Parts: sequence; C-alpha cells; structure tokens
Amino acid sequence: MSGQSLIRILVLHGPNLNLLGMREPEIYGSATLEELDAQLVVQARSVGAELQTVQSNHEGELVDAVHSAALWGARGAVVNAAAYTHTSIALRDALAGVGLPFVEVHLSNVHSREPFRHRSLLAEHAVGVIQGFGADSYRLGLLGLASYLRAS
Ligand code: CA2
Repeated sequence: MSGQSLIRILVLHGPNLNLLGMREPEIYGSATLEELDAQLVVQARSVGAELQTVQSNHEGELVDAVHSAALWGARGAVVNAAAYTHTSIALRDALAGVGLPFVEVHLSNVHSREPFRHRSLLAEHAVGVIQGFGADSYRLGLLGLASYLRAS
C-alpha cells in the first residue's frame, strides 16, 4: 500500500502464550510466538498497518499495554487474552475505557473445550471474535480489523 499512512494496531497476547511452539502443539500449533508475530508484522504491512506486539503473563501489564497503545496512537487491537479472557474485568474495562476497537482471537475453539472457557468477559465489547483456526485466527483477525478500521 502506498500514499496512505499506516494504521497502528496493537497485538496483545495473554498469559502462557510465550510457550507457543514449545508445549501442547496438538492444541496450540507448532509455531513459536516470535514466528507468529513476525508473520503478522509482514501481513500487517500488506494491509497498510504497523503493529506493536506485546505478550505478558501479568494482568496489570496487559492493562498498561492497552493504555500505552492508545497513547502510541493505536486505532485498534487484536487480542488473545488467553485465560484472562474468561476472568479479567480489568482488561475488559481497559479496552472499553480507551475505546479501542478490537478483535478477540483464540487459537483453539474455546466452545469445544471446558465450560469455564465458554464465557468471555471481552467479547461483548469486541468488533468480532475469531477462534479455532490456530495462528490463522490472528491473521484473520488482523485482516478483519484492518478492513473495519479503513471503513470507519
Ligand atoms: O485458544 C486460545 O487461544 C486460548 O486463548 C489459549 C489460552 C486458554 O486459556 C484460552 O481458554 C484459549 C491458553 C494459552 C496457553 O498457551 C499455551 C501455549 C503453549 C503451551 C501451553 C500453553
């Protein structure tokens, strides 16, 4: 893309996603988080976006990352909050509070897993939710978000 400024997008990864590619590949795939982020950065360029990627195992750091992204000028976020999806009012309030449009993504189909994973505290505020496609969930989420942001 040329002639247009890059849209800034935050990609937020929650707890334990730093283990991607090292454990439980049958559920979460074999790509490492570093590889996944590198592919997303390339894909982002092709849709006129630049990314800030953040992974943390700590709830407060994820909240801080949302606030920082808003200050950086992020127009939206792709969020896999991992286990905090199901528990974190703080992260929900942060995303709603800064008014950042976001797509919730999951590697696995959480609805085919344990009941405690069926509830998301974030989804109500999300532009959309994509799950079950492994690393492609992030790629599809990024595409959908970029298209949503260009149109709005
Ligand atoms: O499917 C997803 O993307 C999840 O957000 C992953 C979370 C889980 O708590 C959610 O219910 C669904 C768990 C992330 C753990 O990541 C690991 C990666 C590799 C090895 C072990 C854990």
